[in-house]
Amino acid sequence: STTENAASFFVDRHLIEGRGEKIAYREAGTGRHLTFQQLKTGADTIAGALLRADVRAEERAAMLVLDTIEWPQIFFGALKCGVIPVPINTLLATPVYDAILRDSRASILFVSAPLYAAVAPALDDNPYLRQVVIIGENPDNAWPNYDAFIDGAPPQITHPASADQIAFWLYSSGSTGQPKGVQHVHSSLKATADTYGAHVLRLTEEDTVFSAAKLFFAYGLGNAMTFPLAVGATTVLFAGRPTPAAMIETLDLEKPTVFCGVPTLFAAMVAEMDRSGLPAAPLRGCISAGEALPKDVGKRWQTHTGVPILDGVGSTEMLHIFLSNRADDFEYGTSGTPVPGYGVRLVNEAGKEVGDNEIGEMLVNGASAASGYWNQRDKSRATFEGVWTRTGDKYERRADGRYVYCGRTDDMFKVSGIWVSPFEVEQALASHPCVLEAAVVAARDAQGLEKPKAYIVLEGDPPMDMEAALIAHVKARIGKWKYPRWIETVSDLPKTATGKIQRFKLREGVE
Ligand code: 3SK
Repeated sequence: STTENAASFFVDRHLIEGRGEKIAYREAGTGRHLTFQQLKTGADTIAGALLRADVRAEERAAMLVLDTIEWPQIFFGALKCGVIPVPINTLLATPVYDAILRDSRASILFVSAPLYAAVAPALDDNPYLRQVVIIGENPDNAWPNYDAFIDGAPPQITHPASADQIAFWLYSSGSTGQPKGVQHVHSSLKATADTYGAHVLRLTEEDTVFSAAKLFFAYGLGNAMTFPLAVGATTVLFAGRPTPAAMIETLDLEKPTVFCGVPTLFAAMVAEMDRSGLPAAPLRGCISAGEALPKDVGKRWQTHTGVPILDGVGSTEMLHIFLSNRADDFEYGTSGTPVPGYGVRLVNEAGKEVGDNEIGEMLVNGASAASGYWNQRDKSRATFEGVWTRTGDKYERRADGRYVYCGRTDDMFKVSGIWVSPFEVEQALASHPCVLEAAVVAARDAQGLEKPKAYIVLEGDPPMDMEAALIAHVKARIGKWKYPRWIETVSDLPKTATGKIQRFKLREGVE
């Protein structure tokens, strides 16, 4: 039925509930905004423009879009007509965009003008794309811009969709760096709003939400879209780089009541507040996810702002947070307890449940689980075991029921809340002419947060500015946040008899 199309609940419902004139989205710093009525009209128009452009239900619409008011209109416009929006990380590099566009077989790409140059080289040879729409100043007039694309399009009402119908995909990087399309159904969006949104975040219509984590990230998608839209709250969008100074300024000017960040940012904001003072924001709640929040960062933030940070754990596969601290029950250094609606098990390598104070891999069960990875049967089978989803995270449950993070079952780690595959960074380093081979592990910075550290074996004479050259090389190949923060030259790398790099030996050296 129409009502199971997520756009009915998150967009159309507000008019019936009399919220049409209220601001749904406000852009920080530009003065642009959308009322709930304008959000609906914009989404209806995008749906009409997609159909007019001959983009059909179940075809993919790639979105390389900054956090501006076009974002929710495109996302829900696609949902309304059954087209599958595929938001893409805006910090990636051309070869990864090429891989994602090919893997998803997107027939249309929406791209914000400032991101066009990074994706443009991947467009010419793409066999699937029929249309590109540029949001903002059109760099070379090769494609229509957003206004021309929607101009005169007949608005479409929301098409029927079933709860189990694939609604959208999100790309997650795998352990080899090969991106995986995580497929989510229409009902998953409401499932996260009914669980974490309702029981932990407890947003109301009076709240104004600001998420430093961008909308392309599952964490940002819930924070800045589904949770506020579920209750008719207002959301502040910020399209730029979330530097600590910019975030503090945005808190000061936009006065959100709820702020959503990641540990690296909270740590940098605390340091910035030490220097430049506090923002005047009426904050009542702050949340963190992406990687474990160091105790000290949480405590310092709370001393500065008077508001605790609720640390939680989620995944792209589960769409949002399933384990979290609560405003009335939190302990820094732990990930809290399962969010109502989610079940959690810790199992050993034989698949047997472990007891309290024992380490096991976390499996999670809940209504927002993805239905699988696009075209990756082995990986889908390895991750989605019936109702249980493997997380690859190792946890310990204490006797008081709180969960404590103990590392990964593989070599993956997160930087600023986004996955980094050591293998992928190693490949990027080794593609530089001065690197014979490379090994990458996670090392901790001064705040206790993980960042890539590289060990390289050189080939030939290195350039004078080798470190800067390697960093630029990695950024251009795989993504802006994945570059090694420390580079150590070694004569050889520890390896098994069959030639596999023993990263654990290098990790012993950094821990
Ligand atoms: O990394 C996390 O903790 C997370 C949280 C919410 C949604 C998605 C992710 C990956």
